[in-house]
Amino acid sequence: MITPILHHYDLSPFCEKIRLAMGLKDLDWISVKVEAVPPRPALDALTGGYRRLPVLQLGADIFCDSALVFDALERLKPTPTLYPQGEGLAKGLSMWWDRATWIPAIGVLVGHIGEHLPQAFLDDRREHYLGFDISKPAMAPLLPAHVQQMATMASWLDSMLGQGHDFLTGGQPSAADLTCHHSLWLLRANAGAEVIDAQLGLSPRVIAWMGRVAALGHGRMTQMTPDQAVAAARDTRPDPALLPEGDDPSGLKRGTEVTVTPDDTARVPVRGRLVAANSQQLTVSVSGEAGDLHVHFPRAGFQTLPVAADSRDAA
Ligand SMILES: N[C@@H](CCC(=O)N[C@@H](CS)C(=O)NCC(=O)O)C(=O)O
Repeated sequence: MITPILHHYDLSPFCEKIRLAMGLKDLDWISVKVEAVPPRPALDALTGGYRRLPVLQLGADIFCDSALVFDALERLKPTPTLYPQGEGLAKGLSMWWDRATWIPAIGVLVGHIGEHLPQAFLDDRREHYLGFDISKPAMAPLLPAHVQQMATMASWLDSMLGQGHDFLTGGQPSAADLTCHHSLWLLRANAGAEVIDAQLGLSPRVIAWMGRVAALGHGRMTQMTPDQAVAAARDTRPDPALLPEGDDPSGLKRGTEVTVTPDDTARVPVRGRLVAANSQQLTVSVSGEAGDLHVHFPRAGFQTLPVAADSRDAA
């Protein structure tokens, strides 16, 4: 089995869910630590410019977005599965949690440790994620609203756990557990578990579940530098067996020059030639310093447009 390479940084909740997936699947993996704020030239060479983390590398195949990284790990090592109740429930819950809790979690975090966060980090996240500088005094009245949102959504986790199982969707951990754990993990790790548990009113059931998810661990990792990861991609070729089967539901033809852009945050387009697509996954070819690569994206949460039709490109 090829050893997966994970590009990630410590503070990132989206990366933490993938580190936990390595633990759930008991995998050996290679860790490439990246800066929390760009520039990251080696990562850009691998992704064609997609800037968010996590990114998983299997040789010259690059998987963007934690949802697709889950799928790539599932294909690499099917058991234990990330989808014990099927993909729909785990993916739907994950997308809800990622999108609904991201801003309130950052809000609560900044309320606790904002003065310790570097200005470069706050400036970058204002521009690419939040649209406002959450550390500015003018935003202070919003902080209670962020606590309110997090508390509400955490109480829904309690309700799921109240069905009598150890995990959100049943007796086995799923991708949904690893995802819904992440914002609470971020807050508890940085502001202190007792402080966050009290502020958000986390129930004993949710706290015990957090412990069960954390106990999955992170698998076994060794380190590699970003430049070594680029060299590893250059030394090999993309694996055709990793391409999605079927057709693009919107009728995009293979060979079309397209842009692929996140529809929520950090909307930096990746430009490449469409190699394959179906309703779940899309692959573009990108060539450059790291050789000829296949860069893979999930369909949910990304917009793919022919270059000629992408008005952002012409602007
Ligand atoms: N939908 C994406 C979201 C990832 C995301 O927002 N990552 C952020 C925060 S952890 C990030 O990489 N920020 C760094 C950057 O944009 O440079 C996923 O699930 O992977």
